[in-house]
Amino acid sequence: GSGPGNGDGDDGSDGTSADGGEVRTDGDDREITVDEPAGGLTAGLDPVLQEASGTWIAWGDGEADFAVTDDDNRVSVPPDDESYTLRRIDIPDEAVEGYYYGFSNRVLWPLCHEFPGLVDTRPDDLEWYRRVNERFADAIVDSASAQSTVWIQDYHFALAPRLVQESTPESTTVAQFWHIPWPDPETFEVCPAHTDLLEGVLGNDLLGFHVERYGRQFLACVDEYLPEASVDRARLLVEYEGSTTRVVATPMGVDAETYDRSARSTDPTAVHSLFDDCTIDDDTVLGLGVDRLDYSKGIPERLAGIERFFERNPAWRGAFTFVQKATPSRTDIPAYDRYGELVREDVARINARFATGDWQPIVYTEEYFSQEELSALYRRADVMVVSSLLDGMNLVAQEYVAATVDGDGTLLLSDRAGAHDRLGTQALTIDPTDADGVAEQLERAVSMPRAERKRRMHRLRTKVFDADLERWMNAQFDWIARVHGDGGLEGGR
Ligand code: GDG
Repeated sequence: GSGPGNGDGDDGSDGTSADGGEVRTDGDDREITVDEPAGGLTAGLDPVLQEASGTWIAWGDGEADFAVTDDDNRVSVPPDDESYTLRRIDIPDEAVEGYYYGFSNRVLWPLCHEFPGLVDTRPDDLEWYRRVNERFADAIVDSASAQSTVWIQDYHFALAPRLVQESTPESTTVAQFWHIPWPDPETFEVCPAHTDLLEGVLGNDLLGFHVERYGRQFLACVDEYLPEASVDRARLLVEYEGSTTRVVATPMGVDAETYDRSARSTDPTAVHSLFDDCTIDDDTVLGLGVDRLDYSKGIPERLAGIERFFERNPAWRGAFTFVQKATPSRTDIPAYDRYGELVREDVARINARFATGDWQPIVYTEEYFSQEELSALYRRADVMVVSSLLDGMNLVAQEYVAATVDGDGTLLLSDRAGAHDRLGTQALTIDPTDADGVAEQLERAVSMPRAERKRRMHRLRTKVFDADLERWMNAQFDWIARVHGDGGLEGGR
C-alpha cells in the first residue's frame, strides 16, 4: 500500500506522536526516531502490515538529513522484529508545492467537496501531480510481486492505480480507498484532465468510499465522461478496457477502544486547566468543536448557530461555553489562510457581543492537543457539534462518542457528513447553513432530560464500537479477497 504520510493532521492519519518509538536502520548505526500516531488510520495500518509482512510506501520528509539506509529509504518496522518494510519516497519541495498544495488541495479537494469557486488551477500543478503519481507507482511496481495486494490511500493518487495495473501481472490486486466525497458530473467536469483521472482510478480492481452516494456519483461521472466504459449501476461495477472495477461502500470507524481507554484514564475536569484564562468550571455546560481549519467543516456556520443561541437564550450567558479547537492546516493555500481569518474574526465578534465580566461564550484555540488531552476534552464536553458542509465521513464525531465513557453527552451532527448515515438517528441532526435550526438543536441538547441523553448516547456507543477501525480494515480486506479470488492477503509477497 502507499499513503501520503504527510503528518500535517490531514486525512484521519493524525500524525501525532503518542510515544516516540525507535526504528533501527539496516546496516547503519544511526537511529531514526519515528512517531507512532495514536488512534488514526496510520495506527490502524501498522498491525495489518505487521501481519502481512508487506511494504508501506509513504511520503518522506524531503529533508536531506533523513537517515538514508539505502538508496530507497527503506527501514524495518518494528526495530526488534522487522515485520515489514517502510519505504519512504522523498518529494522535493517544489514537487510538494505542485502536487500536494497544488493539484491535490487546490483542485481535487475543493471539487470533491463541491466548492468549484475555490478551485485554483496553476500551470504546473497537474504535471507535478502526474510525476509524483508516477514516482509512487514505480515504487509500488518495484515492491510488488505477482500475488501482491496493493492498497492505495486517498485522492492524492488518482493516476497511480492505472500505472500500477499496467506494469504488474493480472494476478496483482490493486485497491484504493477514497477518503473524501466524489462530486457530481457537473462539478467534476471543472477538473482539468478529468477523463485521465477517471481512467487512472479505473486501474483499481476495488474502489472504496465511505458511503454509497459517493460511489454512485463516481459511476455517474464514468457514465458521462468515458462513453466506452460499461457501467452496471445495480452491481456497482465498471468494465473498462478489459478490466473490472468494483465500487464498494465501507464506512470507516475509529479505534474506539483506544479513545475509551484514554478517556477513562483522565480526569475530565483537568481539562479546565488547558484554558487557564477562561472561566470554565465544573458547572459549566460545555459545547465542543474539533476540526482542521478547513472550509469544508462549516465552522463559521456553527458559530452563527451559537450566536443565535445566545441571542435567543440570554440566560445561558455565563453558564454555557463553547470550546472550538481548530487545527491549522494547508496554511500555504490562500483559501485556508482567509478561512482562518474569517473564523477568528467571527469568534472575536461574538465574544465582544456576549462576554460578561469574567466569562466569554467561545473559547478558541489553535493549539495541537495530545490524544490524551483530546480524549479528556471529548469526555468533559456535554455537547459536541459537527457542522460540516460536506465531509467524507468525519472521525471526530465517532471519537467523541467513543470517549464519552460516562454515557452522557449529545452529538449535533450535520446531515452532510458521511457519519450521519450511521449516527443520524441518535444524534441531533443539523443543517449547518440554518443558524436558527442549529440554535434550536443546541437548545434541545442543553435541556434534554438526562435519561434521553443517556439512551441516545448508549445507542451511539454501540454503533461506534461495533463498526470500529478494525472492522473497516477487515471489510476492506474481505472485499480485496473477493476481487482477488484467491484469498487476498494470503497471497503475501
Ligand atoms: C479526512 C476526511 C474522513 C484534529 N485535531 C487534533 C487531532 N485531530 C484529529 C482528530 C481526527 C482527525 O484529526 C480528523 O479527522 P476527520 O475525519 O474529522 O477529518 P479530516 O482530517 O478532514 O479527514 C474525513 C477522514 O479523512 C478519514 O477517512 O473521515 O471525512 O475529510 O482523528 O482526532 N488529533 C490530536 N490533536 C489535535 O489537536 N491528537
